[in-house]
Amino acid sequence: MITIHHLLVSQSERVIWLMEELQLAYELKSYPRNPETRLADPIFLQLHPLGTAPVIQDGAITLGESSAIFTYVLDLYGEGKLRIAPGQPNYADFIYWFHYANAGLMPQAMQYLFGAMAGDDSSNPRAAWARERFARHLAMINDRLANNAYVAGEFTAADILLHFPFGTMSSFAPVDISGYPHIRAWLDRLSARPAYQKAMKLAGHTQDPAQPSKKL
Ligand SMILES: N[C@@H](CCC(=O)N[C@@H](CS)C(=O)NCC(=O)O)C(=O)O
Repeated sequence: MITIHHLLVSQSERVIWLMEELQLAYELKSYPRNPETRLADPIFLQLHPLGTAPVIQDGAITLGESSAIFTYVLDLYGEGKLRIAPGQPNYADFIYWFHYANAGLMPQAMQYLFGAMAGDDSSNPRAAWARERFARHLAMINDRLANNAYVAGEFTAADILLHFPFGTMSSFAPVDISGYPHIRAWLDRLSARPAYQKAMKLAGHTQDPAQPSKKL
């Protein structure tokens, strides 16, 4: 059985959500962040050289990196669910959005977040650059969702991977999506999913992190 090592208030909640959507059995081990630095519990350095979450264990396998974990779970246990197979019409969309979530959006969201957390103001050209680039990403996602309920057409693991910057990550630096109504509607669709609601509770949230009233 898979063990999920979950860091509270972190993207490892996505792995819990994935397992709940697939209705797979798993063991959940949750650890707090350091209250001052907000860095990961030292247990993660024993699990993985980078000391970050998520990490899963499955028998003799120990695996980090969210999208690698997703691929592992979908390949070995997913039975074809939450993905679009080669040859299907939206296959290219699925692999694009699946990989874009962590390889494209997350680095840009982190640039935005670090700038905002450092208190960058609009006179700082690097902060302005980070905001503008991030806005391009938000516009692309919003445009995609204007005519698609989910980024790959139907609900897939790509939606789960893509969600984090709009939910829990915005507790570190708010992401204003008021100008992106299709992202808002997509978040509301995801919030309505029972597996999401259960996963967020298990992940330690007392409120939905993707709803405007959240207080983390
Ligand atoms: N690309 C990695 C990022 C891992 C990562 O940075 N995780 C954060 C949680 S959101 C973390 O562990 N932060 C605490 C720390 O760096 O000490 C993944 O997707 O798994």
